[in-house]
Amino acid sequence: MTSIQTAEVVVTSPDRNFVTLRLTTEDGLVGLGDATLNGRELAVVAYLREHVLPLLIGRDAHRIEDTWQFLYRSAYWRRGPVTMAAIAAVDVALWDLKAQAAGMPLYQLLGGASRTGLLAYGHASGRDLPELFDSIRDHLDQGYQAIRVQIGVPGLTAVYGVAASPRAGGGRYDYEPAGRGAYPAEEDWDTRAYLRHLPAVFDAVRNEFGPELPLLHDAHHRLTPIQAARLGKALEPYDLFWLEDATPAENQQALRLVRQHTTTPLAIGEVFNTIWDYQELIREQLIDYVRSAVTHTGGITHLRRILDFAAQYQIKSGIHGPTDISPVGMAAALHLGLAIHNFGIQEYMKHGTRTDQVFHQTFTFTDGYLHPGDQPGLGVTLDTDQAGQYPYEQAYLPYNRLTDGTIHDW
Ligand code: GCO
Ligand code: MG
Repeated sequence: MTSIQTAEVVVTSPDRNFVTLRLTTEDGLVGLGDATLNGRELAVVAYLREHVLPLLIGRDAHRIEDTWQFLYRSAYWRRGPVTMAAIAAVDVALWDLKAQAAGMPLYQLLGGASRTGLLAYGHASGRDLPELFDSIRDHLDQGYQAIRVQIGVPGLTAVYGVAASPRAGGGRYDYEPAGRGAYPAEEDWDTRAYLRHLPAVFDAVRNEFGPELPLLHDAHHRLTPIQAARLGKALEPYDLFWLEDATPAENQQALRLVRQHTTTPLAIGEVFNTIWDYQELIREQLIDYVRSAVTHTGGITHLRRILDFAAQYQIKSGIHGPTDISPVGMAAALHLGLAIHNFGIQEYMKHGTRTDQVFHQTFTFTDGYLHPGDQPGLGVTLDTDQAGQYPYEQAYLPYNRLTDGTIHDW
């Protein structure tokens, strides 16, 4: 038995807000877990501080499964992003500790490497085709070998996934949806305009960059089932790697209709939290990729369970990895992705330089492939002095209105 001696939550906002759980054991090891829930960060902080941390002190750090079941079942109120992000942080911190105690990188404890590196996709975007092409070239120059394509829609002022200006954020075309401030930004949406515009964009991208480059697209929950079916069908000639979140995720049945009409591969699940959200989707083979984050799905223990279930149906991983997943959450995704057999692709957006000063990482990105590195544990350390220099700043994700003013899914 190695007991947990201290448990604290560190909130820091270098380039954006991050919530990190930090556990120390009686033998002096430090384990980290990511608990960042974009736009609702402090709800998870309170859940951890008020209800979970007191239960961890004195517990055996090695009993990962037992701790997971204890936190999930003893709360009685199950599932949901706040609960599952809190449990995820504890789970990942315990895996980090166990792997450090074993003197091994975490992926070794998950069965060892199933591949030499993880194919990553980056986010290219532009308000129009010239900007988009420039952004794709920029990503190719950085080494990316798979690219998500998002573009502005004529007539709309702000569209999901498209950087507001070519120089916004830390680099060219960097897109960061959460805006610091006391009220969420409003964006506009017109589904008919989007559906008319997108196929021509993919046609132009294929003409410019050729047939081989894997291309992805995120519809961000905005379509009805029949609209999603139409889009999937219209994009078939452009051979997408996946079409993501075509419909709002709550209704698993919606994907059945989409599936009946298109062979474009479907990815879903970044807002899901448990295996129960995937039951019909996996069993009825309505999706091709599982998009959940380690951070929002109960950690490595639970996401692995979902991915093992998915593997029985040849469904692969596409673990969520935008900048609102901290370097700790990203490292956890990389160890899991390296170990599982049914790895598909890993989303990877680079964090800003301040974030890299707070979180010291050892994972690598070489020629489009990620690797978690071979340090014992997760391979990420938190510089608490640096973290302390960036206090929490209120920030919200945007929301959407249709042209007649109706609130729509963002
Ligand atoms: C993605 C996601 C993100 C989310 C963000 C919300 O595919 O990476 O859709 O861009 O919008 O994680 O917090
Ligand atoms: Mg997405």
